[in-house]
Amino acid sequence: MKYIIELLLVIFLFACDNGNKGIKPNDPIDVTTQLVADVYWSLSSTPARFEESNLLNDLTYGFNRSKISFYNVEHHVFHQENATMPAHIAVDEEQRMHHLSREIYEQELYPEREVAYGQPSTIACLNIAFYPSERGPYNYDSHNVNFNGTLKQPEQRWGGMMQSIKIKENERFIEFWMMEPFTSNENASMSGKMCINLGLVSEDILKDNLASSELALYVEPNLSKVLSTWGYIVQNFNVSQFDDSNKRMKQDVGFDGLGNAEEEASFFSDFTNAIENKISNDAFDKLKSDPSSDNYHYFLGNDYDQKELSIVDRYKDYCGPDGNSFLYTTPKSNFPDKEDLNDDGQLSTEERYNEFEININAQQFEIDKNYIDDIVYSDVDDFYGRKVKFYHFRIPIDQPSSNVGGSVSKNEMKFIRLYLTGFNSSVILRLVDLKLSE
Ligand SMILES: [Ca+2]
Ligand SMILES: [Ca+2]
Ligand SMILES: [Ca+2]
Ligand SMILES: [Ca+2]
Repeated sequence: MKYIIELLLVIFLFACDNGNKGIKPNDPIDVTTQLVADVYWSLSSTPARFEESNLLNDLTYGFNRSKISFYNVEHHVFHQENATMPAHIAVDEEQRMHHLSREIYEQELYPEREVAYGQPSTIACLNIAFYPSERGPYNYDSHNVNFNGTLKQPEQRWGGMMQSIKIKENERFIEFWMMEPFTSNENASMSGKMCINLGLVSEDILKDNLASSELALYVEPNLSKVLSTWGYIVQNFNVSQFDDSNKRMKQDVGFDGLGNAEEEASFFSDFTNAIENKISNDAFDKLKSDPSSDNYHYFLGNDYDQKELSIVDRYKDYCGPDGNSFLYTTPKSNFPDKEDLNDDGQLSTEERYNEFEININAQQFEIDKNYIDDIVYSDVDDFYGRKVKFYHFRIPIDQPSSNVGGSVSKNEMKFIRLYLTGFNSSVILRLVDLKLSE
């Protein structure tokens, strides 16, 4: 029976991993699925570790945001023969076999499991790519920038994601496998942290005590737009789905309530003026076309083909909330972005949670350190015959490395936030079988 349930789950995860983005983010699906599927995660609020998290109605609140992307690789497109596979990837075996974007097989992690129907089954993987030197969404820092437009002091920056969860009474651990992130020479000395927050986490992604909702924009003309530090907001929790396609074009603009033209022309002109003479023309042109740095790009596109972008790089702008539901392009999701992750009609702003800190450096990746309790050696080669290890993490939810705001009961564990910080170069983490467990 257990095997059948697992098999069904694998089939479901496989569907999730391959383009079924029509699931409503609050359907009562087992949380095991939710934690692995990219559509359930949202850009996060600023964690308490960063001083600016206390600032209300202040753009400084976002000054340390770097670019982060969380995604399931669409293996139907990149790893199976099909018409949509970009031509340069079809002829690039090295790229298709790359550990950072290849398929992961169940037997790599669970060798004791039988291969069903003679076909090795793949297992869904949540990939988290963090680029600490690149400006993240809603970061209007015009001071600490390099001439090429990148951010100074990358190790002080952060990137985060969050979602609402429903923890069960008998669940006591967060568990997952992580592919070793130290595979190439250039990142052998990598160091940084991945932190998990479990408890009450603020839904106020752009902190102003107002709930931004893409849907509320332009739905009811009688509701007036509120001007916030961050853009425009129409507070109305009663609308749930995009309807009219013409309205959608104006609604699907991100948490700032502003399309690119408004971001540039009026709202953030102080920011663009302040930064214009500090960065190169190329960097400025790019920033001016999207001052909030919140634009979405699907993982396919002629522009990406021309640049022959790697699979990983094709997901770089996949988590931008501005334009991720357009009808006339290829959307990530049909569901609007809003600062109400659990759909309870309230903006939760309390920050009270357990924090679990994992050190991402080679010296700390050993059994009995860092919540690691198992290591497996995979047989799967990349193009050069190199193999990788997978580390199993088992984190007791009542044994945090630190606590913020006071103790949290299990029924207050309504949100999970995951963020990366302390890195001076980019990192890609591959998490498999991420779940809450007994
Ligand atoms: Ca807000
Ligand atoms: Ca926007
Ligand atoms: Ca934008
Ligand atoms: Ca959107």
